[in-house]
Amino acid sequence: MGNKLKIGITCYPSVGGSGVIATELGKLLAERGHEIHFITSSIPFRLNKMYHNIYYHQVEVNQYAVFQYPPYDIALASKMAEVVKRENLQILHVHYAIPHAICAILAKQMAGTDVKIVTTLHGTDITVLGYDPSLTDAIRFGIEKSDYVTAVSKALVGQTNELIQPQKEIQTVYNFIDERVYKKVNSNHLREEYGILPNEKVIIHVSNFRAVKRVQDVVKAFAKISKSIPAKLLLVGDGPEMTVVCRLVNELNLSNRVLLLGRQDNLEELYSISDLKLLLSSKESFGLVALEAMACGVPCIGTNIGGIPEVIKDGKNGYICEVGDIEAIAEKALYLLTDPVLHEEFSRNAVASVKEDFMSRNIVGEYEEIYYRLLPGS
Ligand code: GMT
Repeated sequence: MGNKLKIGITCYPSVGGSGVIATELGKLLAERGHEIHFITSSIPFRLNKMYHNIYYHQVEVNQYAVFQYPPYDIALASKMAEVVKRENLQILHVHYAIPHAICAILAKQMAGTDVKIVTTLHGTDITVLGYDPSLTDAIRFGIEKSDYVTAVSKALVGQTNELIQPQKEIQTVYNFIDERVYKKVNSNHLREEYGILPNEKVIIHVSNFRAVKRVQDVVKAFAKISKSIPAKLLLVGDGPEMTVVCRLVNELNLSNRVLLLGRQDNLEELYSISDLKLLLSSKESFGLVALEAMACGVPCIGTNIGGIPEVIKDGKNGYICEVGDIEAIAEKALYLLTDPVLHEEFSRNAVASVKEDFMSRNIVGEYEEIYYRLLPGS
């Protein structure tokens, strides 16, 4: 490959799939020798070790009495322009069209350099349109004025083209996981510590408990499953739906079988004691959490929406069911959990799928290729 590049990365650094991908990408690019500059409102949460070639530039948003709203977008654009100029950045890779692509376009004008803008769509921009169609033109502008645009699944490319109709080709670049972290580990001690009996199957759900994640469906499906086999449900994460989910757990008399673990790191340890993952969202452009589970050998049941069927292969490493079809979800779960040979096969296939289609080395290589294509001579 060519010369080492100077790359700026902007994302929402808080917990969430897009922040995870942007941070992991920065770390892996740094390991390949590139100089990475995170330009974000707080330090990315997965940036948990020192890298000599990763820099962090904090966007400070001041709240002046004269402004009704704090000017985050302008502050971000100014910081981007400052870093682009001072550090001679060649690439600004932003995650989300709004506001980050728009900020990058403004920053490029302010800096007066030919920094190339790469925008990755994660789906939330498109979802937002369901609430606020007045943003369509802004999203289209962000996409069209970027030098290169990627989306995390074919489904998201299709959805963006349909809803936004940009005059710009969007390339699918799948998400990835760090396979050094996400793999089966020995964490069997957790079973005993959580009070999971040797004959119990473990079902896991991980999300930010937003309404689109339909965590209540997870609980309802588990209620049916646990009527037929001994099982425990691990609910990992926290968010707006937590109160109603807790209420449902109590109403269904499941409190001794559902473990509410809240937000957790080191998820590979929880996946390694799990037999099945449920991802029953009504919107999901990719479903990074399914990929993380699969890498640890956990088959998944997901819903037939967005990018989920591109990650979970029906009848191979898991099952795909319609949103809200609790009956079918429970039936497929029982089918898989009561057939050890099939379960073992799905578990092997899950690990193999991750290696085939979502290896970090290949995906980071795809992003690198895009950067070099935009910078001929580098
Ligand atoms: O799903 C969320 O609530 C978080 C959201 C985000 O912007 O971080 O996740 C989106 O990006 C992830 C990484 O590409 C995808 O795995 C998720 O499927 C996607 N979420 C939605 O499309 C709802």
